Amino acid sequence: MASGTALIYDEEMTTHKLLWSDPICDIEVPERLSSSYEQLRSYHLVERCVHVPAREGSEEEILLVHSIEHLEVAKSTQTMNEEELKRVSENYDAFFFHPSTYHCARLAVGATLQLVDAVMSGRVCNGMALVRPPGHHSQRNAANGFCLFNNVAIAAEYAKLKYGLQRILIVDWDVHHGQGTQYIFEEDPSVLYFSWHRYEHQEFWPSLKESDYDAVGLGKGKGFNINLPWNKVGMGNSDYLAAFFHVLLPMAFEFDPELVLVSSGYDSGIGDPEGQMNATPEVFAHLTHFLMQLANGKLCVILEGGYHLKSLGESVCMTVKTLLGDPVPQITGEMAPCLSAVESIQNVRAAHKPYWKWLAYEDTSFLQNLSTKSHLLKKANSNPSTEHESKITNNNNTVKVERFLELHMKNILFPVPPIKTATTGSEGSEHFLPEHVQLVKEMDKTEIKALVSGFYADLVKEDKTLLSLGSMFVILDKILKKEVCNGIAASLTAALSAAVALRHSVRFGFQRVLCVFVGDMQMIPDTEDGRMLIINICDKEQSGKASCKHYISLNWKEDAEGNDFFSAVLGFILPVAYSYQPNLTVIAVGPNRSLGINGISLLVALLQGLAESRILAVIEDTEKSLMQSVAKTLVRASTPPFGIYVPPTQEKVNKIKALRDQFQQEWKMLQCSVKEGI
Ligand code: X5A
Ligand code: ZN
Repeated sequence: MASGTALIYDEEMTTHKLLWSDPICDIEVPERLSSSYEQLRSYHLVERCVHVPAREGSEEEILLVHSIEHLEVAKSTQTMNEEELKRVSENYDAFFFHPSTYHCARLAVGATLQLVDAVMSGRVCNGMALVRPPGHHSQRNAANGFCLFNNVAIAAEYAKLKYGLQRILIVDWDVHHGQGTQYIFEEDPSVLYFSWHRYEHQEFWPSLKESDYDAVGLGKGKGFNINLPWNKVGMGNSDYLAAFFHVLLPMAFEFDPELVLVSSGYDSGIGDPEGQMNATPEVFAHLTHFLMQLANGKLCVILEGGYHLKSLGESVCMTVKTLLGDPVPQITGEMAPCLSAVESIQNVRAAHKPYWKWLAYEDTSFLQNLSTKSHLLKKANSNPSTEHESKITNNNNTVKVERFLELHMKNILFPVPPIKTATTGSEGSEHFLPEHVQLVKEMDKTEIKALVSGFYADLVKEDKTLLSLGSMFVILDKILKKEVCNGIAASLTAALSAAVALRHSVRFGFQRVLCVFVGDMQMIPDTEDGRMLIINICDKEQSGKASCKHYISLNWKEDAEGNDFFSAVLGFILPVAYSYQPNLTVIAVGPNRSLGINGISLLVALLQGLAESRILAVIEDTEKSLMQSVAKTLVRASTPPFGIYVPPTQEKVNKIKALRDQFQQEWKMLQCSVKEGI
């Protein structure tokens, strides 16, 4: 399993610049590259990456996507004077040539291909290329929207050809629609293209009909083009996360790519003059973390747009930090997608229903008249708490954004230590646990007794169960003191250990602790004060306790053929967990578990996006392969085996839907359809 993160940056690419006045193009400045790199340097991220040199892409490589005519025009601009350059530039929508543009564009292509080679050869696990000019608007025969050659599209063709790949996912989180990329792969089922973009009912550039949600691909490529148009500005963290939970990730897991390429524009981040969106830099850490779970971690991030230098730099840092495996920063603020976002999500899900198995049983019959209703929704703005207040336009707000970024980043980037994982060394575990797992000594009986007799006496009634708490206590203690980020404790009594762990961390001062319990939970702590949220995944309904806001029982028995738990994790567990925003996650595996190693690994991997990646795993079944898999996932040594994707049965889809209906008022990230009557 490859490790390490590549970083590609070449100062040469700052020589491409606008020579005349043009109010449309003047935001695409060389400093976008140099200041992002400076920012990476200042957070000491550069030295943690593997430096990979850029190279010029060859003509042959460019011709994988572009016409010979386009290549020749570009080549001919190298020797032109300013007047001639201006004239050629005017042939395109929003593009400028400089004498060095052709050279830079070839470097941008080559840098992208170098990244693909570094990842595909196993020299690194993932990486980022900082390139200019960007690529995703560029088409077979035309420059467009600051883009000359389509770096990411060329990379996809190159990877298919050189490495024989059959499934590549392109995630385009730039705020503009990568129409160039869409055109190139429209009929190609081997490339799944996802783009969200500012659309405003076709009013925003490039104002194309084919950027809407109903452009699903053509011919054999039907179903492999996913457009999620944002019809309002001001979309934020919750809207982006909802898009990942309810649209991109289920499709991506079902598609099962061999390589993931990101058209990584940060003009979808807060403060950007083009996007006018509100998503904060750390959301990009989450998006990156999710994508790292695909394709065995093979992830190439390639810069596209991003025009607010500070916001751009911080977001680039968040991305690289996450690629390096650092803890994922917590997202702050209320977690609820806005009505307009939910409407878009619902529309794209409906449009793709014929092509994806996981959507097969979704009830979308009520959607027919949605497009006619959408103008109502556009004006409705009925619920001020779920709808964005206003655009960031005036200067006052610009100052706010600057200040926000400054304060915010100080908090986010500095105090978080790199991931450290602890476990107690019982039962010869050092022989099968991965490297970097820190072995700690269990607490002894007197220490535990002292702790338990005061505050947990009501929970721990039998003396003989005391000892089984030793492992849990010492690891929880290290997590609470921030000595380690996460850890695994073997316990003979998972339910008791979890109950004590929950109460102990609340007593320590945590406001919200999430507990995902797999198996029969023999004791259920009192969750009334909201400081704990328990999700119990079990075979049958547990007697004695009905589901409520802070105790949710999810009956699920993993399919024997493969993993059908994806749909429950993405469609229910993660949205609830992100709505809750825990400070600590406890994942406990008790007796009679209804999930296999695959399902549990999936849970552990994805729950690491929460609580600054603080996770305590308590495992009753000390089956080696389970312990090993959880440990590997916690140290991020490898992407765990999630097993083969199996779509959920009708019955299971109904179960998730029922739970969603039951809880979406309380846990708003569950919302993915606009209910009748709004
Ligand atoms: C790469 C990128 C934006 C072009 C905007 C033209 N291009 N109005 O973000
Ligand atoms: Zn853009």
